Amino acid sequence: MKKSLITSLATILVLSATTAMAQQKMDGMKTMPMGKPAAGQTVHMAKGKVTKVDVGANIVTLAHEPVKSMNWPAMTMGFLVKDKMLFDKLIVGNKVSFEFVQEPKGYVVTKVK
Ligand SMILES: [Cu+2]
Repeated sequence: MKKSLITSLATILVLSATTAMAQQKMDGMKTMPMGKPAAGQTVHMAKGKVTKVDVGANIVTLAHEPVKSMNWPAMTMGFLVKDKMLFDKLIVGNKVSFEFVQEPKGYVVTKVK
């Protein structure tokens, strides 16, 4: 009786360890550097409303509030979206808080909340 209980406990421990490892793998995937700011890049934060989405062209148009770090007034403009996962949150009509970086090709959205 006691022995089988210990065996079950050991099985549970092994199972939870495996689950934890699988979880770590998942977390690692989330932090893959895909459309994320590179080291040393200035990240700008802004709020805005999604007015247009072009998934094929990787562009989202945002009517954003003033961005102090860029010295920008409120305006509507297009941003590049390299990480397609971000389109899950970039839905026309949605009000979002987002982060972006300046790149040679344009402004790239790196995070959407
Ligand atoms: Cu702008």
